[in-house]
Formats: sequence, C-alpha cells, structure tokens
Amino acid sequence: MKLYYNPISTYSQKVLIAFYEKELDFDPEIIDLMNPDAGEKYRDVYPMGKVPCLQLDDGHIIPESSIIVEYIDPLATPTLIKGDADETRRIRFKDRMFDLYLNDAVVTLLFQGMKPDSEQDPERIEKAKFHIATTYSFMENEFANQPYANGEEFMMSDCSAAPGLFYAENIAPFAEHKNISAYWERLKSRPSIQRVHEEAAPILAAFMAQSAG
Ligand SMILES: N[C@@H](CCC(=O)N[C@@H](CS)C(=O)NCC(=O)O)C(=O)O
Repeated sequence: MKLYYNPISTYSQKVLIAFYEKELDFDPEIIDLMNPDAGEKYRDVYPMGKVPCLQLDDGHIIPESSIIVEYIDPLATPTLIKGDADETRRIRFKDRMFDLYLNDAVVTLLFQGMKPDSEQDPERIEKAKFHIATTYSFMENEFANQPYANGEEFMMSDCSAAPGLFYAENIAPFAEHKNISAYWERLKSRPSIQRVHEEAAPILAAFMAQSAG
C-alpha cells in the first residue's frame, strides 16, 4: 500500500505515528503541498487534494486520517482502537476532539500568524484560542488520573493529540498545565513520535525559511 502524505502535515503525522507504532511497511509518496503543480497532479489520486491518503495495491483509496488508522488497525499490533463499543466510542471521541479543537485550531493560529496583521482574521483567531483553551482545560483534568488519552494504553487518540501538541508547544504554549506537559513528555519518549519529529525537522525548517521570505 502507498501512503500519500507530507511529514509536516499534522494529519499525516497522526497516521505516520500509527504506522510506526505498528512497524507496518508502506510505500511513501511525499506530496509537496506548497507546490501548486504537485498539488494539482495529486488531485488525480484524491480530488479533494488533502493528505494523508492511503492507496491499496488494487488502486482503492482510503482518505481521512482516522479512517486510515481504522483500516490499518487490524493489520498489526499494537491495537489502537481497543475495547467494547463504549470504549471504542470514547477513543473516537477523543480522536475527534483533538483533530477538531486542538489540531485545526493550532494550524489556524500558525497560518494566521504568518500573515501580515492587516490580513489576519481576528474572529478565526479568537475561535481557535477558545477551542485550544477549552481543550487544554479538559486535558489537564483528564491527565491527572491517566497516562494516555483513553487510559493506561496508547491509542488512536494519542496519535491524534501528538501532532497538535508538537505545533502548540510554540504557538499555544501549555507549560503552565503540568499534566499536559507530563503527557507531552510521555508522548515524546515514544520511538514512533521521535521518528515523526526527525523526519519533519528538515522539511519544517525549509518551510519556515520559505515562509519568512
Ligand atoms: N479530515 C482530514 C484533514 C486532512 C487535512 O486537512 N490535511 C491538510 C494537511 S494537514 C491538507 O491536506 N491541506 C491541503 C489542502 O487543504 O489543500 C483528515 O483527517 O485526514
């Protein structure tokens, strides 16, 4: 199977963490989202143009990060969506929460911050800050009693939290939240997440240099 992704894309990172946790092989195809020609060509694979997207050997495509993790979950251990209907619902809820209110909000702040003040959208910024603050308050409370998002074991929800926290460290610092900080240290000690950060570093540096002008 082939994975279309970009190492600095948060949703790609979520799926990469799941692949690396499972030590599952895939054929990597990096899409340069900053290159309009590459983006246009990629729309032949997935017309929505979003990464990540998994393409099976028969050509079938599986877009959407959570759906990709669900697809690969039965293929190798460790299982990332584990338990009865109630437990798996809770994992999916946390996955959604981190995608929608941490990841998307942090990326909004990142891109808004790269624009000149006159072009920034104060309403979007305020909404993103509200989503992040609400999520932090929820997380700080939850991580007082458990090491991972859904309890004792690393799950899909943790794959979803890591990319948002990676960018949030600078954009929406959480150092004052001691439980979130301890959780982030726990995540960063995992080889899967270290590998994602190592692979992202040179591309992120080039992206920042290009964006700075
Ligand atoms: N809901 C999608 C979101 C994917 C997404 O927004 N990916 C971003 C990169 S993190 C992207 O492809 N952006 C390029 C674009 O919107 O054209 C998922 O979970 O996979």
